[in-house]
Amino acid sequence: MTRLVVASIDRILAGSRRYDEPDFRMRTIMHVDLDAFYSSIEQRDNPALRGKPVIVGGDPASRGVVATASYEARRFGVHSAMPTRTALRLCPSAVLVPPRFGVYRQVSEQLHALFLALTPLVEPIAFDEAFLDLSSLLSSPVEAGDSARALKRQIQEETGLTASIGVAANKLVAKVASDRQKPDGLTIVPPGEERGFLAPLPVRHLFGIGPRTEDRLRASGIERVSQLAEADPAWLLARFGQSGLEWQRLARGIDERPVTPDRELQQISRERTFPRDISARAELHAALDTLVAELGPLLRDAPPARTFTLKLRYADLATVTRRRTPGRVVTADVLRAGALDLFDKSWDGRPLRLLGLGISNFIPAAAGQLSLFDTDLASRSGP
Ligand code: TTP
Ligand code: MG
Repeated sequence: MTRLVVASIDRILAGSRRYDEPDFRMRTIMHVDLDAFYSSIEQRDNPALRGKPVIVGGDPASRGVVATASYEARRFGVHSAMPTRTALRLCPSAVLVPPRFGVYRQVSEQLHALFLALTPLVEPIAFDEAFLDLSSLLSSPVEAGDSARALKRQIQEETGLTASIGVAANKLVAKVASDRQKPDGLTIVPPGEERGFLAPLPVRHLFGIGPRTEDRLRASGIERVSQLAEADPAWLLARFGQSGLEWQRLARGIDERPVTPDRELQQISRERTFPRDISARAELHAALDTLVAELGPLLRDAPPARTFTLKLRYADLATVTRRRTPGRVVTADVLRAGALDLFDKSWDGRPLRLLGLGISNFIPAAAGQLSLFDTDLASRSGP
């Protein structure tokens, strides 16, 4: 008994964490992200495409955009959200393949099942991306090597695809780590090394720092995470308010956000910030379709939702949020049709910088009992 206690105190002292914090808990968070997801699936299913530049995206004639490109095509400068027309100009030898969302969704479900076999604490972020909280299985990220390699092997065997994995004591560092050695990478950041790991990165890698905040920080001479970490907190507070201090915590490698499995979510949403403002309706419809397709699998895992929300951000940063409660459960089909209709009624035609779509107002599992309660309460709460 005593030996165990001593061992765990040693472990705590060995890390650089503040073991006197009341909520101290060493976490082991894994971030999994498949490599060039859509185009890898296309190359898997059509051997003629292997080793070739492949672009998965919309038709250039109808202002389609690139969903993703194989690594062969990325070498030519092709990237997600670029107009397909531009992509084909950069890489004329590329094979353009229309997206097959149904197939991607199936693979996504296979991946999700593999994640859930490891832990119920899985937070899906996209078709090909999730956070897993392995804290109750592993006492430190440095012990995650075998699990991560086994998961990569299983993904390869079950889906024929490669994944990149990052493991760290929090979500921010795990996510950055999964990106560090793409493709087919595995990066483990030992506890205590978070701050140094993030230090050289541009500040936009931190959650909550978008292009606008990045510009504001740059105007104040802050470009790197290390500079944000070292800045005078009083100055940050005066200049950027409470957010400045939150960014600094992230910059110092501190991120306490929990991994939130679907069922506990209050709202599930996805959004895209476009690399350039978009004013073509067809392109915006295509972007909306991608968001619907990404929400689809999450929608099925989550409790039934009553409401969906559309978010539009214009080039001048004016943001409009429109909510609709269709009077029936928001299924993928309801969402697809409803989102397009709501978009057409809400958009004023000016260029958009961002498009977002979310579902909320979930019906709890015990809705039957709850509605009885509601009626009961209503009848008792008369004047
Ligand atoms: P990502 O994980 O961002 O990209 P990726 O898997 O293609 O490549 P990487 O190796 O860098 O992880 O997105 C996953 C899929 O989501 C991607 O294959 C296609 C789709 N997607 C879009 O449709 N539009 C977009 O703008 C982005 C970024 C992704
Ligand atoms: Mg990916």
